[in-house]
Amino acid sequence: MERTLVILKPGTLQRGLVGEVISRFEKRGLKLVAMKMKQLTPEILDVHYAHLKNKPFFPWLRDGMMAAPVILCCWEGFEAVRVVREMAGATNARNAAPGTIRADYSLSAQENVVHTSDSVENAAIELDRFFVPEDYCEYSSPLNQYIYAPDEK
Ligand code: IDP
Ligand code: MG
Repeated sequence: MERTLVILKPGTLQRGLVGEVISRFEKRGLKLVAMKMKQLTPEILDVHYAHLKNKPFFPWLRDGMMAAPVILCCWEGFEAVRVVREMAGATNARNAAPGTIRADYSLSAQENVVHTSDSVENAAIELDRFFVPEDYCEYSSPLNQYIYAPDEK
């Protein structure tokens, strides 16, 4: 099983879309194993978006991510990193494929509803950035037999 980080961005909270977006991952069959609400800081965003630090839009991105609290979620499933990233769609929501979360709820390259980890390696790094081991909940998923076949992994 893979685990991946999803951040529901400040606009998602302010626009009242938290439930709808979480519902999409639930309905797909992904398992929610950790979740919390947090006001992000410049320090954590400098690290989280280090790959964009030299971009002209970086100050706006950082301000946008601090405009209100975010919802941090860890979703678990087979190939969860790729599955969740594909559900989010292209970074620029105006280029996102219809049916993806970004296409269905946004129109911006910056204000694009969700962050999703882009690789298994980065998912592990990002989850460690926002969660401690005690944040993860262990519980059984009685419907798993209806979500996966016995030989799937
Ligand atoms: P991703 O969120 O699809 O992984 P990244 O390239 O990692 O895309 O960029 C992180 C975030 O930075 C995006 O989700 C978006 O909010 C913002 N961003 C990326 N490119 C642009 C841009 O060209 N203009 C404005 N904001 C951008
Ligand atoms: Mg990214």
